[in-house]
Amino acid sequence: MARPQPATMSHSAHLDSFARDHLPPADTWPEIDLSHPNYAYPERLNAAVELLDRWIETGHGAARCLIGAGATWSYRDLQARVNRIANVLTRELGLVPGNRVLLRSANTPMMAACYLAVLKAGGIAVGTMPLLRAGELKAILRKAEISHALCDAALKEELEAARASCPGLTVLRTWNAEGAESLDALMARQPADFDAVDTAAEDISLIAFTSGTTGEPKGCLHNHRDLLAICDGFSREVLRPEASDLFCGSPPLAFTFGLGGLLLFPLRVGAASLLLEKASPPELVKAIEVHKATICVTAPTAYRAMLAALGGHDVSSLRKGVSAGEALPKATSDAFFDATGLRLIDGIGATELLHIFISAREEEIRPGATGKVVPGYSARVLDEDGRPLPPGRVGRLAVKGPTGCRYLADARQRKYVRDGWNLTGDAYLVDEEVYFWFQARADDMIVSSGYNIAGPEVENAVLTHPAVAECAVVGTPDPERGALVTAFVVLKPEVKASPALAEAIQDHVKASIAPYKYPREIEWRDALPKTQTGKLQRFRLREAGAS
Ligand code: 3UK
Repeated sequence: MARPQPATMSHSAHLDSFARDHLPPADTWPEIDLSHPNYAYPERLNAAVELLDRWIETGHGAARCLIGAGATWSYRDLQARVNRIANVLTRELGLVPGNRVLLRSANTPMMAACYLAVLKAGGIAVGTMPLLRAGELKAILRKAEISHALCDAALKEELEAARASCPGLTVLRTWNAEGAESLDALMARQPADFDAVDTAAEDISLIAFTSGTTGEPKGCLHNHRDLLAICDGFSREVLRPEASDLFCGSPPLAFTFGLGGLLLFPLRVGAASLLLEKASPPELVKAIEVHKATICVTAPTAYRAMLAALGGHDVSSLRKGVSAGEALPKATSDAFFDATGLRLIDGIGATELLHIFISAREEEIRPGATGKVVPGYSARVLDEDGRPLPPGRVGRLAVKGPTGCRYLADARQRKYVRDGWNLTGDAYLVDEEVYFWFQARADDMIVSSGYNIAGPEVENAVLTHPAVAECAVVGTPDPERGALVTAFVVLKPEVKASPALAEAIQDHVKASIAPYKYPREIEWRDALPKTQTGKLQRFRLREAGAS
């Protein structure tokens, strides 16, 4: 199949060609497969027009769109904000199509409006997680050569500190701020209409930095078409939301899990989204009850914690829950089902592929499996030499489809993409019925006394013990076995740790999976280290276990 080439100068709307110039070499691209009818898009496409303006044109402008920060905006309200911001960017702040705009805020309607305004003005949005510090922001500012930044005033300090050594960032405006130069004041002086820049479908729309644990952050380039492809892939085919839905959840809009699940998916179907600045599991439970949210989007550990916070709260409005970021243990899926009657939709996504590419509709879910490929994607399990393995064998997951990995100027492109396939770094097996079963991150497989042990399988067994709230299983160095299967366990609040309990948990595991996999070491913890995207930081536990 021919690989589409990067948008050429002649049809790109970008006057600033930075993103195009820093796309990976064409021979290192993944194959982009648009053959499924859902992904037949025109050559010219501005995602903000399709997601927002379309609804006002078709008479849906008065419908509820975004709720958050004490306000409710209709589609028309959001469009007016987006247009004012786009006018500020292009008329007052000198934005040229193709310039990169850093966005920094908790999840709020204003953050969503800034994203869409950058897209509409032909800029490239670079969202940043609220918890990032100056050093991390500096790396992003430099790598993406960012010229403009829009920031919630509450979060400006770290950005200002980063800016001191990033002269390329010439324009920084804050909202929720006083003064004639605040974004609020600038918006008030601009009209509420704006003609969208006529971008090519393949013009870059955003750079998503991965939440990687080591090394320089990797910037994933995604175009306007990609933003729609995830809506017309996982969301339309698996999640199947309706205009009457109210989405809610925790992932930051700067994380593509949150951007898709809390902004793009609801807008694609004319639904509404509740954007919460604080979305801890108990806050999420309360928000679902108060706002009668119908779709929840969060990480598996958060669903488990929500169970503990359910007491007395009515979450019966919920009709769907999406779990991603890490494998959803069967134990958590079953416990959530028992408590709510909802079968959570697990799905594996990646920043490199923008969103979820393997998942299953509720009626097809096999708890414990991730699911089947999302229509339009293909996936296989490969051996060490890159040859496809038969069903039942554990190997490396390879995937391709309408979206794929294009790192911004990064030699690691050649590692993630081989022969047109994206290699996610996950160990998987596929069964006879073409369900994909997650085993571990390839570097999280534990090799103990010559056995390959997948930490998550042991975690799932530990999690079914009634005393356990959270658990992470890693291999810690051991002179005899190579690695020792070690479980870091957070107990439920009313339970006390004891050697007898450790032994009971070990026996419980031996009774539920092959005994050689049981955790020989159990360490009690009050909490487990997690990334801002809700992933367990197993490498930290390995380090802790090694010392
Ligand atoms: C792991 C999963 C098992 C897996 C993401 C949904 O997580 C997202 O993107 P990241 O770039 O990380 C990608 C890696 O995370 N993973 C994610 N989901 C699952 N492992 N089961 C799952 N359901 O190792 C993958 O390679 O942070 C998730 C949507 C958008 C995203 N960016």
